[in-house]
Amino acid sequence: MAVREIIKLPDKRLRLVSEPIKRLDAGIRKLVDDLFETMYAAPGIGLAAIQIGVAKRVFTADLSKKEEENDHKPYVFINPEIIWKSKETATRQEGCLSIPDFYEDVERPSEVRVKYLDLDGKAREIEAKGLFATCLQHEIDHINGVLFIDHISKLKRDRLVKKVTKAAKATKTAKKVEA
Ligand code: GNR
Ligand code: NI
Repeated sequence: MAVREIIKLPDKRLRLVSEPIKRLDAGIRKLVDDLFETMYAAPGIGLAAIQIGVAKRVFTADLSKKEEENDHKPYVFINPEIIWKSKETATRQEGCLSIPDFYEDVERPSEVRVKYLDLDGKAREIEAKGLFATCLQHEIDHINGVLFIDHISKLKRDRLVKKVTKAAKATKTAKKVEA
C-alpha cells in the first residue's frame, strides 16, 4: 500500500476518459489499495484512479464518517454506470482533491442508481441519495474526464482556471530558479 500523489488542475490527465477494466488481477487490487490509502490520508470521501494518474474506470468511496442516510462502508466501484437518476435535483457544495481550496454549489439529480462490479467481479447495483449520490456522480464524472467545475457558471470556471494556470506557471518558474 502506498499514499500516491494526487494530480491537480491544470494537469490535463484529469480530462482523459478512463478505460474499462477487463481483468481483476493483482495490479488492480494494488491500485485499489493505493486509492483507499490515498483517499483516507487526504482525507476525502471518494477518489477516482485518474486522480492518481491511472486512467482506469475505478473509484473508491467511504462516507461512514460523513453521513448516516445511506448504508456506509468502504466501497470499490469498478466500471460503474448510472442506470437511473431522479428527476428531482439537489444543490450541494462540492470540493475536489484535484482542485484544492475551491468550493461551489452544484445542482445534480438527488438520487441515482449505479451498476458496477465489486472487487470480486460480482455485478452489483446500489441506490444512493444525499451526499453519497453527489459523491457517486462526482466520481463517475472523473472517470469520464469531467470535473465539478464543468457544472458551474462559465464566469466562475474561467476565473478559477486562469488562477490555477497562473499559479502553476509561477511554481514552474520558481523551480527553474532553484535548479
Ligand atoms: O472528499 C471529497 N468531498 C466531496 C464533497 C462534496 C462533493 C464531492 C466530494 S468528492 C471529494 C473527493 C474527490 O475529489 N473525489 O474525486
Ligand atoms: Ni474530485
